Amino acid sequence: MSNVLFDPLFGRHADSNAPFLMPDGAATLSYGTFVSLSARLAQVFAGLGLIKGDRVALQVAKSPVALAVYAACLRSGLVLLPLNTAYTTSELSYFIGDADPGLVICDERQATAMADILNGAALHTLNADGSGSLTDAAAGMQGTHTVMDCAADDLAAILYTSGTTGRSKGAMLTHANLLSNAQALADLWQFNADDVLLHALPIFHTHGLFVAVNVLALSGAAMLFHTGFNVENLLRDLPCATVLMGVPTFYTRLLAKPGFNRDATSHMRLFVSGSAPLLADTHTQFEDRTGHRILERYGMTETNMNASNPCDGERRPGTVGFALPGTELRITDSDTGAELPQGQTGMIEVRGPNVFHGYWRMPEKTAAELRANGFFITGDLGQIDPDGYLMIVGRQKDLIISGGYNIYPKEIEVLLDALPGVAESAVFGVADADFGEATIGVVVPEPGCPLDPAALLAGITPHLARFKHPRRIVVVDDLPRNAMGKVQKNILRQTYAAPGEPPG
Ligand code: MLC
Ligand code: AMP
Repeated sequence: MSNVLFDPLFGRHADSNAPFLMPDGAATLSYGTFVSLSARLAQVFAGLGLIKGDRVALQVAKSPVALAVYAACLRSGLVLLPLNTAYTTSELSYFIGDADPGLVICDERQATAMADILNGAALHTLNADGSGSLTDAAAGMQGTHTVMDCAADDLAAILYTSGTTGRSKGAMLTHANLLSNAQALADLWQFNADDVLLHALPIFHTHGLFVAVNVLALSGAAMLFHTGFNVENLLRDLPCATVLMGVPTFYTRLLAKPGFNRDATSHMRLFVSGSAPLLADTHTQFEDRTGHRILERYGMTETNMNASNPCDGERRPGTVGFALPGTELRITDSDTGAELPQGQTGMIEVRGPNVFHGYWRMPEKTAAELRANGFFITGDLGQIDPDGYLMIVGRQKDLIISGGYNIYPKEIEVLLDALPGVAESAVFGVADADFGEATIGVVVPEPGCPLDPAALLAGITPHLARFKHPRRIVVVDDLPRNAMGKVQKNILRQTYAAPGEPPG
């Protein structure tokens, strides 16, 4: 009897008094307390009739109980579907309809709206302070919960990543995908039980949930668990931490604080950055200010982490380091799929135990991106330097990454195009000092239809999470196109690069 992921992450700590979660302003939870909470939640799930393979959708604020829902799903063989708290009802309606969960867990304030889109699922509430019907039900549970047998290929989670052609795709991640990646990272980044991770990322994405939590739990280490990123709180707690994991925005915001210096970071062992490109300039400034070289790594929802700069050895700015042990990287010609000689720029492809098992109920999309030989076509363009360091030089997929969140232009263009008087639109990202990229939309009116940017924005925002809202909409006469008629977003990015100066 064994459970591939739960046992090494949490099960083996069931009787441990060692600290696991140190929430901001609340009591510390030991590993043992956390595991026992997960058992009571698992009993609630079993009482609802949920069986192995059923999905549990979770759209709640970050809290210890929310994290325990993840552990409860693992021990029950249930599949967690974590959802960004910023999603609107119309976005949620798609995810719930597609993933077909047996249970949806949301904040009490969302319960009425959620009730309309449940698609037959049961509903429990869980609020930011840990209260709610789920906690009440778990408190009433007695006795023990037997951990479900789960094999390597059993699903642990489905994470939605938006599609470049419209519909979001649910990436199916197995127990072995997550365990192999956590093992590789814990080893490479030299985690041990004395580490304390300052956790300020959301727990509905790969970075904050799998990279941070799985690596920590596997190492038996502790987390200072912040409900979100707040630079003052981060600076306050940094002296108690040894490791920070963040998106580049964390590091640029820290550098904007004069008090962030060698003294404030002298005890730190490691700063990790990922989810978006870290500018070489940020890396250098960080080293000048603190003496630490940020360790940049590269990953994706579909693959977990693929490459990392070394812990020992040169961390090279502007690169994401080497393939993780057990993972293969290759660069191919994006038209023919042929492998390119070392040094040439092309599509980054990844193969290894970290690579997902396909998109939920989308065999055609899976076949289009996952080759029969196991290589996953990332959509990122890269080049491997003579010393073996991978550089990400661009993206073939039409994607904006803002503060580490992915925004798919197509999703916004479809909404803009559907508005009255709009002939066509193009959405793209321009450089932004805080978020890395900011979203801009340009819209062409139908003949004789004057358009008001504010009204256009008001027409689309109810359907989109706040982080996806274009920061500017500009009405133009036409879109730049190449000889094939394709919209040239590179030209639009150049034209609108300067903030606050809308041509057109
Ligand atoms: C918040 N806002 C954003 C935004 N985050 N807008 C665009 N992009 C974002 N990332 C909005 C807010 O709703 C707010 O709207 C306004 O911008 C200013 O908010 P803020 O208070 O400055 O933002 P904050 O809450 O501090 O959040 C910024 C952040 C957060 C960077 C801390 O976005 C974040 O935690 N990002 C991490 C995302 C992440 O975990 N990615 C990993 C994906 S996994 P208003 O209404 O006030 O104007 C992956 C694989 C891998 O990519 O390799 O890891
Ligand atoms: P997601 O779909 O949210 O998992 O985002 C994955 C994408 O984030 C990758 O395909 C890359 O484009 C990008 N990404 C992740 N880490 C890095 C990094 N260190 N540098 C550049 N891009 C990155």
